[in-house]
Amino acid sequence: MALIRKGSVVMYDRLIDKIKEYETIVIHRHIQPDLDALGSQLGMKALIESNFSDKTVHVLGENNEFSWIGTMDEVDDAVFNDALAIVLDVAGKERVSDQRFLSTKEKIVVDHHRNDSDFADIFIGDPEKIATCEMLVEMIEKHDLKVSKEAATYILSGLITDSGRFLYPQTTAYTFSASFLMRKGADLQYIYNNLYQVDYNFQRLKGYFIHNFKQTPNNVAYMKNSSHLKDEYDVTTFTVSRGMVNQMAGIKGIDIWANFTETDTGDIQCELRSKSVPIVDIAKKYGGGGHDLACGCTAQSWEDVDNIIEDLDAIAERIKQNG
Ligand SMILES: [Mn+2]
Repeated sequence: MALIRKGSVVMYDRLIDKIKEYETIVIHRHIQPDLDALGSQLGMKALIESNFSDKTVHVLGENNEFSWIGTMDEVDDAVFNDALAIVLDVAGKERVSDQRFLSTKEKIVVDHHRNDSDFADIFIGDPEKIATCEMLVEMIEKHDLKVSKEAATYILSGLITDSGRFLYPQTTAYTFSASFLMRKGADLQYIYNNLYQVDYNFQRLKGYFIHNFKQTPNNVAYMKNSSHLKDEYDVTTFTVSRGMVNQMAGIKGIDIWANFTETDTGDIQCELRSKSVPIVDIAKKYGGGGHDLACGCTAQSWEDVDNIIEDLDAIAERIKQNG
């Protein structure tokens, strides 16, 4: 595997060369896509179509509640055999949506997570970027690529969401240098109009979380959700898990918060968050990973969950002692 890390001047050259080399390109991203996954995927497709002629480009994976940004293609298995796969916003094989990417000729990963890849032929990684879409911004700049109105909207949507609407501390001047996307016609109103619409059931579930979360002795906020909760509120496990974790964010005196959600198969999805002190080592200890301040893992039992909560509480205790 060729590993291309941040700082390399040729960072996106290999990717551009490979795009030129192939006629058919399939673009994948992680399961349960967020807007950075979808925005970078659809953005990459739009960029290839505007800048490289005669390419057939397909976007693959499941559609979900973010499909207002764009929908996926349906293709035959045969398409993959001679194709180049570009995999975005994910580096681990298991989490790639539509596993047919495995039968492509070559696989390139572009990802801003702090993970290694178990399948990439070329791995372009930059954990300092706030979003995979921000890596696309750099690629556009370095290679002076043409950007359509559509590409600009896709890429901006990923920047907005992975930065928490430009709220998270990893937001930099570079993040705002993507303002050129507005000059390219990015439809900011379309993005925000869709982002700020919530489902009735989502809002009700939010209320449930706000009223019912618990705290450890050192003020780690947490929720333990049985698999029935999603049925009660008629939402997905993902909504209960990832969608609700930040209902415990932004509360004075709570620096760490976590959301534990039982799935239909009985394992427990753990979403761990911290205001400023890294907690990713806890996620890793239990077989997971992610970002320093936003990470997760899958637990096999509620006893494991209690151990995770204890570990988080120990960190919270240290934060308190250090003032
Ligand atoms: Mn991302």
